[in-house]
Amino acid sequence: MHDSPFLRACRRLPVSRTPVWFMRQAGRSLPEYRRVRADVPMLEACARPDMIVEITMQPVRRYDVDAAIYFSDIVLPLKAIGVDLDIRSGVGPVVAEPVRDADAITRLRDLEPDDVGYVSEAVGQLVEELDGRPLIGFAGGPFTLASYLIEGGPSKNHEHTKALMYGAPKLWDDLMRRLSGITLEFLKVQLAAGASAVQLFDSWVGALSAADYRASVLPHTSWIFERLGEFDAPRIHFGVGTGELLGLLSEAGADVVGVDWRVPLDSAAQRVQPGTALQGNLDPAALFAPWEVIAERTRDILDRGRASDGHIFNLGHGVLPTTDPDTLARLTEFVHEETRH
Ligand code: 1CP
Repeated sequence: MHDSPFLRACRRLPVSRTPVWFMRQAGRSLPEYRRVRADVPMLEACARPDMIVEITMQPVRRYDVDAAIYFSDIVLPLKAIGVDLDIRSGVGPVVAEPVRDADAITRLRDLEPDDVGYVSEAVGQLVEELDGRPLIGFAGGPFTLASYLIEGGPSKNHEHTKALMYGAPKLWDDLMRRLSGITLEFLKVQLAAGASAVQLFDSWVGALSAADYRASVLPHTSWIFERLGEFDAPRIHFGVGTGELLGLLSEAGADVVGVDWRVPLDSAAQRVQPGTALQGNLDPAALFAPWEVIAERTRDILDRGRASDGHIFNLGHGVLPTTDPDTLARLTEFVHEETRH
């Protein structure tokens, strides 16, 4: 396992080929996913080990990816502590009563491992079935979770979230501490059950200026990453539109920083702390262009990735639902062939 190209690249060791996986590699782009999910609501699927194992394995059967990612959603731990929320098809997470005052924040209790026993069970089964291929555990970062809770659902401008953060810093701090505790516990459950690495998705944190990120989010993310240090597992950190924040994302304690498609990897390498590996960063929409374009852009990313200390090939954000799975299969082969030595 420690010899896997994915874990070696995370640790900035030489690799036999550049490792590849895709954010959202499981899910709506796969017909076999749509089939198994047809009669099962999303959050029910995330609480059933049989569904979790099947859906996590689906992309591994199709593509020669170098890692699997645990099938769940970032809002699952919030559901597990009793927040009334649902994941609506075509929309995303929707929270029945948005969290906007001290009372609502106080009601967010800690996550206990027993709340998510099915996670330990599913991770254990997956580690066995993956037979040496690493499993990535994940959780949502505190800003992104706060945004869903405060806005009540997906948001373009995060206005209620920022109003709380800018206008009620003590409440914000309390909320971030609670969410960081929940996130840490959720990641620890996955690592304790055998996950080899974790990715913290603070997907929407690119909505913040560097100064606001440093003051209001970074201390909490650092707290999470520091406490994960007891596990010998690489910590990946990713957010969308974070070009201006890449240095701070690595300063928070990530071993690997995920880069979206807006910043070339050689520029990203100069923005992160020395000794940070990079993950990314083909535009997911580029997969709809002719193959020659995909190949050319991929070669460029692999070239620029050589400027970093360890490169894991990925998209710059999740696989789009209408992506042709055969394109991802071909892309995986292509990256492996181009980088094999
Ligand atoms: O009905 C369905 O099929 C639901 C669609 C779906 C799926 C398949 C959602 C709703 N979540 C997921 C699974 C999921 N979510 C995975 C596992 C799949 C894989 O990677 O192989 C992961 C890693 C996530 C993480 C997640 N959920 C993030 C972070 C990653 C990212 O894309 O930035 C975020 C922001 C969410 C919230 C969420 N859940 C679902 C949707 C549609 C959204 C985004 C809503 C929005 O735009 O705000």
